[in-house]
Amino acid sequence: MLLDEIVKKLNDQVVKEMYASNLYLNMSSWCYINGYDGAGMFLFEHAKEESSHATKLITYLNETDSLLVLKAIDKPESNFNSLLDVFEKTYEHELKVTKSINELVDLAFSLKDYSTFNFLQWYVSEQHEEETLFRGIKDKISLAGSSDTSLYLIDEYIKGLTGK
Ligand code: OFO
Repeated sequence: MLLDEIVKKLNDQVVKEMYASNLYLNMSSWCYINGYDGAGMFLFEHAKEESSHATKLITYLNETDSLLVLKAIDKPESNFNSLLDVFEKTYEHELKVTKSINELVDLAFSLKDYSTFNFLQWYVSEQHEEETLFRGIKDKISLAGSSDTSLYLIDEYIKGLTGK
């Protein structure tokens, strides 16, 4: 049985993961429309991952007999200035998610909820991976510059990250 405070924060995190999924779907669409099909594919796949982060939390709530009470999900941004802008924003977004996960970990530890603390370690590792991934892409886009040829090559590189 989880404490109400923990259940509330886990519920909030579900909504944040769903928001991330929707944000990445909007970004994916913007990329496809602007000719960056590789980035579009990558972000589409990543949106599915974010959705799975939400369902993993929901499974944990179910396993602990805790009620899921979904709230409205904010409307994510849908217009971007450039491919660099998209990936700067993914990175900023991942930093926010890391902060939110860290706050949850702190709370679980301070309330001696070691089951939730242990469950959240998966998210701690995931955020480390995602920050590294998105920072890498953002830095490569910056290095490559904004000529059509570099952007084409960068888009191919991002497509390669999907393994497709
Ligand atoms: Fe990309 O973050 Fe979920 O957890």
